Amino acid sequence: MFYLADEKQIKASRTTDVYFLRTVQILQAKGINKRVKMEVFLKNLPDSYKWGIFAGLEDLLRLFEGDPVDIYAIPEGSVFYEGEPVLTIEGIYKDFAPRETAMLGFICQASGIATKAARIKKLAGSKSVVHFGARRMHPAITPMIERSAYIGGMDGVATVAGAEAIGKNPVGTMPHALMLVVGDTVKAAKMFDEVISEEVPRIVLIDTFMDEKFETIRVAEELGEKLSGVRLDTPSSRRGNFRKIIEEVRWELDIRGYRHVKIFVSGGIDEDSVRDLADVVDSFGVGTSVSNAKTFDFSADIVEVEGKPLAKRGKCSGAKKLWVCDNCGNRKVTLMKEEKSMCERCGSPMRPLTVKYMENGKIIRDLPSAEEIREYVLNQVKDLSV
Ligand code: PCP
Repeated sequence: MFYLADEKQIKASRTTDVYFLRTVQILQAKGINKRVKMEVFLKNLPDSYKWGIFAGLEDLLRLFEGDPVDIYAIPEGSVFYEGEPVLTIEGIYKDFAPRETAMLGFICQASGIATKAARIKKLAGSKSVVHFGARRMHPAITPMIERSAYIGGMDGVATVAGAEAIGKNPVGTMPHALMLVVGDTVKAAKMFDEVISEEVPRIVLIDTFMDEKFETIRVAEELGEKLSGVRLDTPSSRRGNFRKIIEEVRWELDIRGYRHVKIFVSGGIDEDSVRDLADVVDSFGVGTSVSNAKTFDFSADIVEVEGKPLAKRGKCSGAKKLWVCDNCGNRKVTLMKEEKSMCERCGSPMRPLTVKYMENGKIIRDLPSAEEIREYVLNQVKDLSV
């Protein structure tokens, strides 16, 4: 019905670039069954990013489930830097060649989104950030986008399917459509309060018809204690000085005793606006800047053929492993075969971040929940700068 590839078609390599299928055809015809190691790494992070968040590993592993391959990777949610190996696949090349397109697609987009989300969350600090970007992207990938946004550090997601993917409840306020169809902000707020379950916070959209300050006062006087927050999605043509509008709303709420009412802003929010407004708002709804985050151009290259180091020009040969020092934070790349490594900076034993995830098509590790990955991300990025 729609122009999309379903899970079966992806598993059957219908979304692969045809040159991989032709390569397999040639290797089969000529009886070439060479065992290779293929490595995934990112040469350049986008913009001025200094670090990235590796995401999409779970989907990637599901893609290879049942294939005669072994996979080594850094855990999903790991911080990585330019040039570090994040994943290695070992097997007979013709057995997994057609997987390359889909495999990269899973991690390139998810890592771009998770990294952007981590940057936004870092800039927001203790203020919450909710993902509103599903509407900008193809609906078939909503769960992937929202999971990536969440594991990168966002506090919540807005769609039902996205929330299901992370095992949480969806987060939402009110659309302008409700205000317009009801015809008045306060009337719509009252109807929301009457009809919608008590567990859902009453966050009222106050930019539809009139001035944000006066609409806020009207809504606060009507709902009182029950009002959790007001959302300002002020159109750009009316924004002028958005910070001043927010400060004014805060002031008017406070002097009337509505200090408990939170201020939620949305509409075109990106890193700069989060940086500028984090001290005057409580929550951000962030859409396009996260869901449309720059994709990462991970590449997959053969680095060993039949156990011998061999790689194309511009790429270092030999399968590699990434190590971290838990004592001083130092990082190092060695050949995969190294079993231990000492930190040159502080002398402590280093820990391999690269670990085996798949043996002959079977996932051999428990995969963490989205919540666990998010915690892992937040913990790693807390001392990093954006
Ligand atoms: C919000 C706002 C933004 C949407 C969400 C996503 O929509 O208008 O445009 O944010 P983004 O600008 O960061 O992509 P609502 O106000 O809920 O939408 P509507 O106007 O349809 O009610």
